[in-house]
Amino acid sequence: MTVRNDWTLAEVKELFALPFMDLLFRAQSVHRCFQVPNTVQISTLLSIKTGACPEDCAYCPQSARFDTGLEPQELLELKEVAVRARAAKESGATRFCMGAAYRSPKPKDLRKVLAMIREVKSLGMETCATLGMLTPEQAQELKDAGLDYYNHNLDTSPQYYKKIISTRIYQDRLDTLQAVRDAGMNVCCGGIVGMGEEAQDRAELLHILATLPAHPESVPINQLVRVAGTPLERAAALDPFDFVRTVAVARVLMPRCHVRLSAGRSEMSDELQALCFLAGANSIFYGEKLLTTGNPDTAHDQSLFRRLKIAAEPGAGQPAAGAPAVRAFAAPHAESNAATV
Ligand code: SAM
Ligand code: DTB
Ligand code: SF4
Repeated sequence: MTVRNDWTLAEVKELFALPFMDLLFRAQSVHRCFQVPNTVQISTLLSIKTGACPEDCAYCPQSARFDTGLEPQELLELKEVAVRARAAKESGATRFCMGAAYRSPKPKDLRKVLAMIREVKSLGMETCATLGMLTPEQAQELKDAGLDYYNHNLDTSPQYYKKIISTRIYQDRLDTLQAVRDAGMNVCCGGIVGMGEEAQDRAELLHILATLPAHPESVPINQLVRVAGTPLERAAALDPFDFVRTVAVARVLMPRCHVRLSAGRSEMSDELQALCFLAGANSIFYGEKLLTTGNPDTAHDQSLFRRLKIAAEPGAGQPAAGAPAVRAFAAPHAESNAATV
């Protein structure tokens, strides 16, 4: 098994067309060759600037164009971000992802975000940010401040993208991804399924990701959270097996990446999530909130991971010499919710 960047779209479609069990077997085989089985990378999200976004992404509760009842919030203070990051670390997260409802960051705001990144980094956590489009200079500033990952999703196929967002083009997204790469940061890039797209669109999205010169290190697969007031509020529910297939194909195409089971877990049964882990997902957003919408509570996630005997993966630079490579989730009667050694 090798890592390839020359997948053809026909090959990607063939993977999607495999019998479900064959696809899962293939994905789990790739997973065991390239990843540590039975472990999950834990990221916690914080919305550092909420709502009032000028963009018109049809799925997003934070666009100023849709009446979703969301209370906009200015950029948080550094102190508040530090408190939230410390709490995330204590509850077992190794990566802290800061999200802002920007089309692209303004210089004054970027300076404040750079300070947040330095602060989170000083806590010994991996840092991630998602702030919209970046210039190469902004990407370099973020890298210099200690940003490990930049999240910027392609969301769907180029064709379907035009039906979802009119305020920017696909190439804008690709340009930002290139700036992130050129600055030497890890790329976190994935998409959303369940927006009414065709199977062809999911295949095209994964094909584009898998034929980038270097695969993203992190690939979030989001299931659309249908938020009242957004144009996609009544999008038809996706067949859950098609969600699992998308995870599995991502795993086969990009063996070394972390595939993140991202938004939408609150609507998934434990059994469906277990199927996603079998299909090669090995990262989650952990904590009761995503950016503005709900996520499973941490006690439930800990219980799920204990039941599946899945352990938390250490962050970069961890564990210290002599410490175990993975951390089991706390026993039910442990005093805190923290993942324990
Ligand atoms: N404004 C920046 C941008 O769009 O790049 C960063 C924040 S934006 C909320 C980050 C990502 O969240 C989007 O690219 C999209 O993939 C995901 N997202 C937003 N709303 C979602 C929803 N309702 N369901 C699933 N994913 C969603
Ligand atoms: C990603 O792919 N999913 C996260 C994160 N990257 C920034 C965001 C999900 C947002 C879901 C809707 C909300 O909570 O506002
Ligand atoms: Fe704004 Fe990002 Fe939401 Fe689009 S996805 S409306 S850019 S916050």
